[in-house]
Amino acid sequence: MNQLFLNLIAAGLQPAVPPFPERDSFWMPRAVSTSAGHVDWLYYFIYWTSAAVTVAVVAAMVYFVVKFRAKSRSANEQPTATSDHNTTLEITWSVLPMFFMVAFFYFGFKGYLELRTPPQGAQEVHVQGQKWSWSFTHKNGCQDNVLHVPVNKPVRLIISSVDVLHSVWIPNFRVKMDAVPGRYTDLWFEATEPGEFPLECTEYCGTSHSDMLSKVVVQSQSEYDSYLDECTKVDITAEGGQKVYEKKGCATCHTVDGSPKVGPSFKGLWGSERSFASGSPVTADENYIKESILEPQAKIVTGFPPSMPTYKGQVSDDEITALIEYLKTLK
Ligand code: HEC
Ligand SMILES: [Cu+2]
Repeated sequence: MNQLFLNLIAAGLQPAVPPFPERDSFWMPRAVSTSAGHVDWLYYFIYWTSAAVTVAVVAAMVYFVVKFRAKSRSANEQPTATSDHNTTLEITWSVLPMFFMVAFFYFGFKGYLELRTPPQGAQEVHVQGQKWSWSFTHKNGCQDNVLHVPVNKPVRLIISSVDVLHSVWIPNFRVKMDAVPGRYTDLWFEATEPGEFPLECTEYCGTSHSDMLSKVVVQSQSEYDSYLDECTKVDITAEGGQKVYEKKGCATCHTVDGSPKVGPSFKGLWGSERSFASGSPVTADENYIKESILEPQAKIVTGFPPSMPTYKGQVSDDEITALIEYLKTLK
């Protein structure tokens, strides 16, 4: 028993055990961060302990049910037991589980501290949740709805929300943190291999919660650096506008193929006459589109809810001009 316990402690103290499942397992996707190994190890430790205890308890129960069943109704009504207390037994079943409880706490708390303590000098990225998309802002001002990070570097996400509770979850990294309106929260990870991994909202936040999907793109440092350079440039062309449309998450609520989603489709919008819940109709021109992006509540298109968030301070004038050029091409 003692030796087993010491082995468990030794295993827990090792730095980053080899990421546990190297492939997607029945329970969890492949582990791709430095702390994922510890999380999985603890998970399986608790899981197998619980499984063993369940089997033992059920087996004992079945055995006693059979062994001590009443032979007849009259026998059942005549209590025959003489013993009602067994000190050895009681101490055994209190002390033995205590070792396991202490181990759960020890490894759990150790893992918790590790997950809550970003290493010094971690690269910081701001994350903003908004119904129903994510936006990631890097040091140089680059803003995107997909998270790019360098491989083998600690990254700290500083998380906030514009509207309601959201939650950042990156299953492959085994990290998760709520995005709370009005305050900052954070989490950190260090990705161990390049690739693309899902990032999703895991706090129910309204109609399109399940569309609040993004991904983490883990790249080499040089690829990441050139991504940062590219990312801040905006071409004032239809192609540039299409990129803005994708990056700023407009596609969560709008389409370009004519089918309505949360908001109207952009197909055929340019130059058409728009009618509103109140006020007189206008033709969709540059000013109307700019106003729709910066002050979406000013005119509410007939048949749609007033649920578009403002993009004031989040899209630049160049980006709006590029978007307008893009909308012009969607006949
Ligand atoms: C959360 C969902 C949502 C997001 C995200 C969103 N919109 Fe909207 N948008 C709407 C809704 C709903 C309407 C219709 C109601 C209204 O007029 O405000 C609308 C209306 C518009 C209109 C007027 C459309 C028309 O048919 O007259 C424009 C232009 C527009 N959005 C542009 C954008 C752009 C550009 C983005 C990305 C930067 C964006 N929207 C992001 C929900 C959204
Ligand atoms: Cu959400």
